[in-house]
Order: sequence, then structure tokens, then C-alpha cells
Amino acid sequence: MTTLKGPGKPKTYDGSGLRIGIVHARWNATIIDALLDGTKKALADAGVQEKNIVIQSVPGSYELPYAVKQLYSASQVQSSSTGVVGAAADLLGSASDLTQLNVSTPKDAALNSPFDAIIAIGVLIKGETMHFEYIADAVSHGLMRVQLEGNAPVIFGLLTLLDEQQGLHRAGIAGPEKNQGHNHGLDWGYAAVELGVKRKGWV
Ligand code: DLZ
Repeated sequence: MTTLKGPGKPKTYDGSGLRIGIVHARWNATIIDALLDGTKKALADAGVQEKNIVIQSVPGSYELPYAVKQLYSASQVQSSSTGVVGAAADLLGSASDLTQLNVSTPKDAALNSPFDAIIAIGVLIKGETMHFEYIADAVSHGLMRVQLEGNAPVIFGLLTLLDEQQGLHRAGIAGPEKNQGHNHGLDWGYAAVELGVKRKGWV
């Protein structure tokens, strides 16, 4: 049965030449972990090499736009000894992860970013105060701003939930009437590959 919701059956895009950044929040860890697994599964399915995936975490969703911007900032900084990857590592303090990336080809250098797409993952659950609304609004606008002002697509992996149950359902862990739900991380992984491939074509 076809469904109206969701991006539809993913087309096959070859992600074997892409470099993907993932930044995830650590709040609501059970749901985050499942979404991260789904994202990585889709990236692997599309051929993205593990060595070309960099994963960073931040405490909460509010920190996501800044962390994504830091990944972008790496493209503005040129380091003669280590190149953009080394610069990214300096900014993020994780040289061991980033120096594994294979980003030094002239074609990639012309694109002026160490990543072809960045996926931001967070899980916001509504509480009793207005905290949720402020964070959701700030993060949504922050990620869009970073994306439009930067030079690589940002995939919006922020779930804004009324309760934990909704998150379990959207992470494919549990749902009503034995329906396990659908892991939205899969959609984000495929979206990153599609946008990463198209970005190369658009430049
Ligand atoms: C403070 C807070 C609250 C109440 N709820 C969440 C949440 O549901 N999901 C999430 O990712 N982060 C939450 N945070 C933490 C904020 O995003 C942020 O990390 C802190 O306010 C510190 O800046």
C-alpha cells in the first residue's frame, strides 16, 4: 500500500564519493541512538564509506546550529599543513575523526567544504513550560540559516514531540497496536546522499 506521508521510495543515489557530517544531541538517548543507527544504515546502503562519515555530539538540541556552523567554518579556514580537514579538526577538537576523511581531490577542494551534507539530529520532548517552543523555534531557524549561509545542505533531523511515545514510534522502536513505526533516521540518511549528490551537480 502506498502512503501519502514521507518522501516516498528513495531513488538510488551513489554516495560512494560523499563526505557526510552528523551532529547529534544527547538528550533522550534511547531515541537518538535508534535514529543515529537508522541514519548510518541508510548512508551505508547508499554506498557512503564509513571513513567518510564524521559523527559529533553536543549536549542538547539547542547546540546543534552552532555545531553545524563549526563544521561549515572549517571550509573558510585554510591550513597550509593540514588543509580543510585539519582545520575542521582544529575547530572541533577531534583530529582523529576528521583526518580520516578523504577530501583532498581538486574537484572536492573546489567545492570548498569538507562535507557534502550535514545531518543534524535532535529529539525535543514537550514539557510543562515554554522551553520546548523556544528551543524548537531557535534550532529550526538556526539550522536553516546555517544551511542558506553555508555551502552544503543541512538535513533537518529534529523531532519535536509531544511525548516520548511519539519518539519511539518515529525511531522505529515501538508504537501503538504492535506497529513498530518508521525510523526517520533512514529518511535523513537518504536525503543527505541525494542532496550531497545534487549539490555536486549544482555547482
Ligand atoms: C533544557 C532542555 C530540555 C528541557 N529539553 C530538551 C530536550 O527535550 N531535548 C534536547 O535535545 N535538549 C533539551 N534541553 C537541553 C537544551 O537543548 C540545551 O542543551 C541546554 O539548554 C543548554 O544550552
